Amino acid sequence: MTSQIDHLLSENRRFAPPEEFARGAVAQADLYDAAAADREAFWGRQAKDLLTWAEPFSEVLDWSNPPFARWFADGRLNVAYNCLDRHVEAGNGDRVALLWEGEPGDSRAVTYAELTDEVKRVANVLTELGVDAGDRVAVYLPMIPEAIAAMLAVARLGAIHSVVFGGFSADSLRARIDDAGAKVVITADGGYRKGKVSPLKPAVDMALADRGGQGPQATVEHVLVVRRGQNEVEWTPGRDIWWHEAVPAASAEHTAQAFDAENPLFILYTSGTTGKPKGIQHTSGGYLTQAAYTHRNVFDLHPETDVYWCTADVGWITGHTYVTYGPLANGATQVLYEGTPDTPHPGRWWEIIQKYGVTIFYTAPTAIRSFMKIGRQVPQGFDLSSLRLLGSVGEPINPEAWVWYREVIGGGSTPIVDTWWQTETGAIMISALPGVTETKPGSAQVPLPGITVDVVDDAGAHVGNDAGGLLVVTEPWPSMLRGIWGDPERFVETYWEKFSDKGFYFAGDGARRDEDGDIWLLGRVDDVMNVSGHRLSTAEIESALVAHEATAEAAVVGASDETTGQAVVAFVIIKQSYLDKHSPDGLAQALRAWVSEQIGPIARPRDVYIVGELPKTRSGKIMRRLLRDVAEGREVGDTTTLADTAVMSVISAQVR
Ligand code: 6R9
Repeated sequence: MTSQIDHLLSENRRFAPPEEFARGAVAQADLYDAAAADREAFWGRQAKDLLTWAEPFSEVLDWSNPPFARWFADGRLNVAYNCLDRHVEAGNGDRVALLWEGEPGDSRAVTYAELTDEVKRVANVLTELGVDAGDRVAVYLPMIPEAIAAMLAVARLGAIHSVVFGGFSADSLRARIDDAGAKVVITADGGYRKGKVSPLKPAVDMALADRGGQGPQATVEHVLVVRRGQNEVEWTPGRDIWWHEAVPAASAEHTAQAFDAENPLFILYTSGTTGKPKGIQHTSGGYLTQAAYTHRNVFDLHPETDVYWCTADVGWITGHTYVTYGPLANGATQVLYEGTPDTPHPGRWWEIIQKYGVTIFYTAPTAIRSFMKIGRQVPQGFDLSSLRLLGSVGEPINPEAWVWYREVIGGGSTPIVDTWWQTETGAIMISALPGVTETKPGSAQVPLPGITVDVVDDAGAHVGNDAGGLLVVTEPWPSMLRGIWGDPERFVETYWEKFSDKGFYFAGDGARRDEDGDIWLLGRVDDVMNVSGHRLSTAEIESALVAHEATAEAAVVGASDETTGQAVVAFVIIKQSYLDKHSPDGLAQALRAWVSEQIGPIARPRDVYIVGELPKTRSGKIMRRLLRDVAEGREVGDTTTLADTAVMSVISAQVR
């Protein structure tokens, strides 16, 4: 860790915004002054300027019952109206909202008028299916326009969506449907991934299978199925409905009703330190305000001329805020791509940028690093000159990747915004402003105007410049999570207890301030891994591993990986009866496949080491730090607190 930090802090390249960019930028330096002068008034102005309210709010923030915040609480609005109808009413119905590109090469342009129409029809279908304000609807779809229409139709009804990433397994889907008590599931037969159809409906059928009265089959009344993959699917009459039959037949008349600003908008599950994923809850007015504000100012959005592309899947928070809500609230034109970056050829993304003249591009460091590995000749085969701004999100971006991104993709001139935020924060918190900030490769730098963060020691004291500590948010912000679905205690415990005397939000990230006061993110301080920008918990994967009949015990660590940031490495003790009958290689393969099946391919361990023992303290706690040393090929650290100090040399020998 120390050598990594030293390396980071020796980075001293600086990049000022290009003059012309700075002159025309949406966000100017005075935005900081406006927010500093009166933070609440500032957010009140953003909410009024960026959104259309059916009933205005009289109070910006109610923080009388911390950590349960209420923003714009007596205001009323409809989120879908703000993303759709009002743009049509303003005469922009013909503007393209979605430039959709399917993986096999089919494409569709959807205007704001068309998307509004579609969402109204879907809202009518959902109403017929019994969905009402406050009901939960699970969405399990590929990256197709219907995914966005589904989210907005649910929002339009004041209901709550829970989008589950299409790469998650039937079991993960089942757990999420069950936890939220969803009434309807919206899915597709399948979607295209890596050149072939990857089925989705069978996972829904498995998730809803009756396992003795309990579980999702008890709450889910209907499954609405988009036809995309044309793969054969099983059908449960009465429960299952084809989208292409129900939606076109429904009326396109639907008046959006206004809901309270604090009406729940969605639940999104994310990994925490324990095995059970947390259903992070977001509400309407504050979330949409900060989504629109950050999307406009951080990405310097000029909606009449820009073509924006965020590569995130709607199954993640980045897809919620920077594919669905932020861009559509701002009336942007954006690219939506169904497939993988390297199908059918390694230049697919660059080909899409060239085809649509993308001007603003937002992706993750893991993608950039894998393109670096393939080499610059691939992107250099395409015309990327339309790009004027690049963004990064999901994990720390190493300076080498940052500089490569700017040079090779950005033609050596585009500003890069490295945006730090979380599922819980709802929207970007720390980032450069592209027309204002002199950027530093590898550092997310400064909180946005209106956001207050700090780096503190374990007692909550500010660490000052040139020092490291924990990242906290010191004051409530509009798009902050409002809770964990069904578990208010866990919400308080996870985020607010550590610094309860100060009222700080504990983000779970280590950070460092450099001598200029700029912030560098250093990764998680808890048992959460970050693999390709996706959060995975060690506990969740361990519990999947021990659920396999061959496993006696398992420990999982995140080991640094050149491409994915971190990789899942598992140390597993196998039951003797299985060791007698199977080879270690065969067992390791079987366990990797098992985890992939249980949780999803993103959780599949890079390495599974079959070992005889795990390093434990006298109190029985597994010392993952030592396993990480082994996984990263380092000399093993201090073992003196182990119950059996010899165990690490045995493990090291077994791994080698
Ligand atoms: C948006 C998103 C959140 C965690 C977060 C941190 C890491 C995200 C980062 C970053 C360094 C950045 N993270 N952005 N670390 N620099 N620009 O990714 O949400 O999936 O909830 O992950 O990701 O560790 O705590 P989520």
